[in-house]
Amino acid sequence: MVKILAAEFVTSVAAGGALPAGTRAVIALVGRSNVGKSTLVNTLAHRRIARAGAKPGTTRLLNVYGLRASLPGRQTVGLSLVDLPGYGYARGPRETAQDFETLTTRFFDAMVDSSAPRAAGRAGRAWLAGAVLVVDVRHPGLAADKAAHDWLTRRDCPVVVVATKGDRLSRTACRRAVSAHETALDHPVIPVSRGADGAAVRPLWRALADMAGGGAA
Ligand SMILES: Nc1nc2c(ncn2[C@@H]2O[C@H](COP(=O)(O)OP(=O)(O)O)[C@@H](O)[C@H]2O)c(=O)[nH]1
Ligand SMILES: [Mg+2]
Repeated sequence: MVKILAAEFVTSVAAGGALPAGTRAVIALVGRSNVGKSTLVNTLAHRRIARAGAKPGTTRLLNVYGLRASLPGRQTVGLSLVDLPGYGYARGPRETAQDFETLTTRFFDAMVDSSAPRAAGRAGRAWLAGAVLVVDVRHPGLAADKAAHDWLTRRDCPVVVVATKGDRLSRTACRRAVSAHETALDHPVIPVSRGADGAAVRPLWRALADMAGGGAA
């Protein structure tokens, strides 16, 4: 079982702003507004630390969450999830791609410098471990999601793709939709729905631990 040792909202920062001291492995949460990013934070935390269902498109602040968990057969993993403003709220694909770029580029430019990220981590500074691209399982192949995936991949950012809202589909339809996403993005997709229990979030926690460097114990 995944055991959550600590889970808290840390702070909100502006897109180019400094992350709080003590931030180490950072994993960015990206995805369309309303796709379920805040909900996913709560599902991973096994409790409500993020405000879900907030009116989209009203804030340009990044919310930072700190989580520590113990996974079977691994060292304790500690990471910061940074919830980026969602892209693509009620607009066409061209604007959504641009939106994504301005908001996200500022964050990534502030995070990534020429030094090796892991060396930054060892020196006690924040480093970008990767990104979780959050997609709605019911909508495979959206141009905005594809653009976001391409953008992250082009920047050599390790990506985990998570499909939310599988509980809105039958089991079979969900499985089919997950493979449609995998085909569209040419990337594995982990389904995690709101309120998923310990066993259902374990694959995602493992993937996050791999990113953050929490290797075998
Ligand atoms: N049924 C269902 N609803 C979800 C799921 N994830 C998110 N939602 C709902 O979708 C809405 C937007 O979620 P939120 O986490 O605020 O999205 P965000 O804008 O990406 O942070 C809220 O009403 C959530 O309750 C899910 O897995 N299943
Ligand atoms: Mg949110």
